[in-house]
Amino acid sequence: MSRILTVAAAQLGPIQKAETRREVVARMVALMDEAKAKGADFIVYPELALTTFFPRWYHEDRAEADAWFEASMPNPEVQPLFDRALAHGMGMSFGYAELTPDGQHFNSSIIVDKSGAIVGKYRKIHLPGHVEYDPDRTHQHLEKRYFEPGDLGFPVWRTMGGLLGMCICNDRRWPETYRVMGLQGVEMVVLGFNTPSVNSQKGGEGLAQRLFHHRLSVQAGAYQNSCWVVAVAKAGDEDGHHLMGGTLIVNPDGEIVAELEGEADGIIVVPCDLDDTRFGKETIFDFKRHRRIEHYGKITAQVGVVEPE
Ligand code: CDT
Repeated sequence: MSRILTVAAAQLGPIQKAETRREVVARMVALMDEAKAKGADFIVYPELALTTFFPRWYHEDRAEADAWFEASMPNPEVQPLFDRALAHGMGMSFGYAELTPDGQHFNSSIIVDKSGAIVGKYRKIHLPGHVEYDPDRTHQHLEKRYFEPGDLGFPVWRTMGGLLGMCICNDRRWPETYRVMGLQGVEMVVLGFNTPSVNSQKGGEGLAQRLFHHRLSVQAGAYQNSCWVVAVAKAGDEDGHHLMGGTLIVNPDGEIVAELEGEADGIIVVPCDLDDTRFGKETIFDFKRHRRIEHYGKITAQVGVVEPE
């Protein structure tokens, strides 16, 4: 048996502060055309794909940051992407800053199916960074200032012939993210990321170690839940701030099957057999037979560490 979903992981190179959404959407459409030519059914773009990674910029007045948010989806600036996806008969997923009608702010992503319908929405749960300007950091990471933690959990949707879920950037480092979706049978997790190539609080931690932690996290998540993981970067130098690449696709054995070189706009396309998830789900990670939830209570009963007496 095989159930192939041919996926394009579509990395975006840097987006400068001055770039418009229209310019970015034109780049995304070009990647979509390339993906279609290579046989993709489904294209995945990064976190906050429509703008620069604005949480690095401090606005004392938070309302000023609303310019980076989308008050509706789709909207006229993004419509060309939806139109092209429908014309190609392709599904897609991308991240954007969401401003809800009642004024809530989320770091969100969506899955759009081949008919152009938004079938899934996810709002980032693990928000990294800080609320106030921090003079001790080499750069700011103000996600906690501009976004609320997501309120939709980690859903999994039946779409495009499989069971698909989403998470966003920092979520990929947390085993709970994958396990909650794993418990819904997820076959493919798609995620976008904007990861600075240096640690703002640890000078010695550079690109190689950041890439190692990224691969370690997504490979573990894929293996331990026997699912595909598609992880897509926004990369390169945005107004003097460098984001790492590392766009890759991991199979349900936890192996990287494709990884994009470089930090520019580009794609990797992989035919992913969703039935490859079966073996792991029915053997070593058959949750129903092997999980011991009577010993996992602390995972939901407490947040921080409680050391023994
Ligand atoms: N966008 C995002 O979540 N980036 C974080 C950076 C962490 S450092 C504050 C990441 O986990 O890659």
